[in-house]
Amino acid sequence: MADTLDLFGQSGPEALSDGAVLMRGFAVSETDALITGIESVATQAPFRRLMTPGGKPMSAAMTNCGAAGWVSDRRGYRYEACDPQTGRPWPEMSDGFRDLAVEAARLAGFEDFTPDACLINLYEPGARMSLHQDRDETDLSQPIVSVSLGLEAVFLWGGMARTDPTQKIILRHGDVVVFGGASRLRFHGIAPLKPGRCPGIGARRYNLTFRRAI
Ligand code: MD3
Ligand code: FE
Repeated sequence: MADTLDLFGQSGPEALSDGAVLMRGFAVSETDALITGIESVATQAPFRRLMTPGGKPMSAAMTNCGAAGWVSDRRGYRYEACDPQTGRPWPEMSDGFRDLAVEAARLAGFEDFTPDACLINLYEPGARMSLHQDRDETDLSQPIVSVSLGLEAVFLWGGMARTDPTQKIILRHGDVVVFGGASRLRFHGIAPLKPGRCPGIGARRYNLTFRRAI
């Protein structure tokens, strides 16, 4: 049965809309490797709160791994090969990270996903992300793969216009969502994170988004 959860919270792919596929618990078995990998990235490229082009700090902290990393400052949003804070290239995207994202994309029907960027968002209770589109990538025919870890979040799933109604979808530890095709440019966001704590991870949520940036 497609909607049956097993003991580990895993279930088969579920279509959220045209081109958007939710895989509950898909990354749970990779938890330890993912957390270790995030900690390793953060030692080389620390989490920081980027400034919006309007000059306000974002509430989620961010870092990146891969050949390209997403940055925001007074000059706008873009991808950069080097971390502006350290001047060094972003840490490498490990094979384990890449393989997980490529396999999820393949199961969702995207055979040729070649991610070169992994943006890692860190939310503490109260942090949010307002409704936006992801359109800084060159090839919008490639999907974005999202991996959620730690505290659960209310994901706001909108339409093609900012003012379209939004649906609320809870994203839990280990959930993976592939956003491509007709869903690639839909508006989306994250409601303020509720307080709580997650065994082994603490009072935080990580979201990794794998992208073809350049
Ligand atoms: C739908 N991150 O980093 S993941 C982002 O949980 C971002 O941190 C949120 O939105 C987070 O840009 C949401 C779900 C997500 C990610 C990328 C998408 C949904 C998307 C790109 C296109 C359409
Ligand atoms: Fe986004």
